[in-house]
Amino acid sequence: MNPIGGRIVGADSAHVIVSLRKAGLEIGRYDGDIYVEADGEKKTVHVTLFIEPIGVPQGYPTIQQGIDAAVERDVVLVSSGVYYENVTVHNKNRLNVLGAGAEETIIDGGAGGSTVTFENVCGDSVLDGFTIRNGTGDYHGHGSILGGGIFLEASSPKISNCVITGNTAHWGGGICVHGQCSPRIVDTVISHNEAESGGALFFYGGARPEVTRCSITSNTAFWYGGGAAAMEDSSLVFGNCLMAGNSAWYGGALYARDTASLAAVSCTIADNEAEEGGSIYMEASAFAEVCNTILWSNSTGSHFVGRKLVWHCNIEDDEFAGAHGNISERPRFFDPDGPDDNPKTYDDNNYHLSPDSPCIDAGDNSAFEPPGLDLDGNLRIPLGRALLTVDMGAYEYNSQPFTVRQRPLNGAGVQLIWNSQPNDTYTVWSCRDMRCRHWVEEATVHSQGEFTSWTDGDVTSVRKFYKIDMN
Ligand SMILES: [Ca+2]
Ligand SMILES: [Ca+2]
Ligand SMILES: [Ca+2]
Repeated sequence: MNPIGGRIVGADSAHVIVSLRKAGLEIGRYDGDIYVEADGEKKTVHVTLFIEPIGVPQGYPTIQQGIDAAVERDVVLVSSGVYYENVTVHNKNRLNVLGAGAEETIIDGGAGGSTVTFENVCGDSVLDGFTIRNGTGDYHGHGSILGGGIFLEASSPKISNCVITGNTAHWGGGICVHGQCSPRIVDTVISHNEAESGGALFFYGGARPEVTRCSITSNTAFWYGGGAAAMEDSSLVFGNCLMAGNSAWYGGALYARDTASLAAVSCTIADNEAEEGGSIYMEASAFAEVCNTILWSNSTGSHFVGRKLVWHCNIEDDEFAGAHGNISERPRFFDPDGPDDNPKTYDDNNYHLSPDSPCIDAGDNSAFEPPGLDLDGNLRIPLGRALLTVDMGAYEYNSQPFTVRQRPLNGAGVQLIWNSQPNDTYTVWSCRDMRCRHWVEEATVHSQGEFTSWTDGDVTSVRKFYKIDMN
C-alpha cells in the first residue's frame, strides 16, 4: 500500500490517493483504518477493501481469457454452464480454477485436443469442481497423443471434486502426467474414458502422483492398464480408491513396467478384465505393494502378475491366502450388480461391505499412517473405538462421518471441535470468502484422542469459514 503515511499542509480540502498492489493478496475482504488529523482534530476513516475473484463469464467470457488475465494467487471462478474450450494453464503458480461443481460446470473439449492442459505449474494450484469431457489429447513430441481429458507436463496441481469422462487418447484417456511432478487427484470420478494404454490414467517420466478417494470405473485400454498405466520411473500411490469395470489386454485395473512402482492402500479392485492380469499386471522390473485392499471378481486366469508385496488383502488367488493377514473369501459386497441387477453396468454397482463381510476389521492399522478417510469421506477408526481395526477395501463398514463443531468463545475467538482418530495430524484452514474457497492455512494440530480442538484467537469483525484436512 502506498503511501503508508503523509502530510498535506495549508489546504481547505484534501484529496488522498492510496494505491495498492493487488498481486499477492488473497481474495477476500480487508478492513483497515486511515488516520487523519485536521485543524488539530484527529479522525479515523474506516476503509473496507474487497479483492474479487476473476469471474467467468461475468468478467471474461471464456475460461482461457480468465486464466490469461490471472496472476499468482488469483482465483478464476467459473459459473455454471457448458464451456466448449481447450484450456491451458502455462507457467502460472498458486492459481485456483474453480467450477461450481462437477454437475454444474462442464468443460467440453469438442474433440479438439486435451480439454485441460497444465504446463510447468508447480504445487499450490487447484482445479476443482468441473466435469471434463470430450477431450482427444494432443501430440507432445512423443509420437503419441497424450491426455484426453487432462494433460499435465511437469505440473503438480491438485485436481479435486471433478468428473473426468468420455475422453480418448493414445496414452491416458482421462489424464496423462509426464515429468518430475507430484500432482494430487482427490475425490474425483474418472469413468468411461478410452486409450491404447492407461484408459483412465497414464504416468511416465518420473511422475509421482497421489490418487486419493477416487472412483475409477468403466475405462478401457486396448493394451496396458484399463485403470492406470505407469512407465519409466514413475511412482504411484492409490489410497481409498475404487477400481471397477476397467478393461485392458494387460492389467485390467493397473499396469506398470520399467522401474515404475505402485502402491494401493485400502482400495477395492473388482470386476476388471484383462487377458493377462485381471486386476494388476507388473512387468518384471516393476514392483507393487498392496495392502488392506480387496481384489475380487477380476477376470479369471492370472489375476495379479508380477513382483509384489501383499498384506492384509482379500485376494481371489490361493497363493496369498493364509499368510501376512491375507484371506481369500467372498467379500460380500452390499450389492455388486447395483439396483439394475446388471453386473456389467458399473456406475450403479455398490461395493460397500455387507454386515457379514470377512473384510470388516481385517485390515492392518499400521499399514497406513494416518488412517485417513474412506471413499465416502468417513472416519476409518470411528469415534471412541480406537482399539478397533480398519477394514479391507475402499469403504469402512458402519463408519461415522467426520464432523466439526464450531463454538464461539464470547469475544475470545472461536473454538473448533472434531471427532478424531488416533495418531492423525490435521491442518486447519480458514476462508474469508466462500465463493472463492481460497483457503489460508491456520494451524497444524495433532490428534488429542477421540476429540481434537483448536481455538482461533483472531478476533476481528471479519467472518471466517473453516475446514479441516487430515494429513
Ligand atoms: Ca442388485
Ligand atoms: Ca449394475
Ligand atoms: Ca473397521
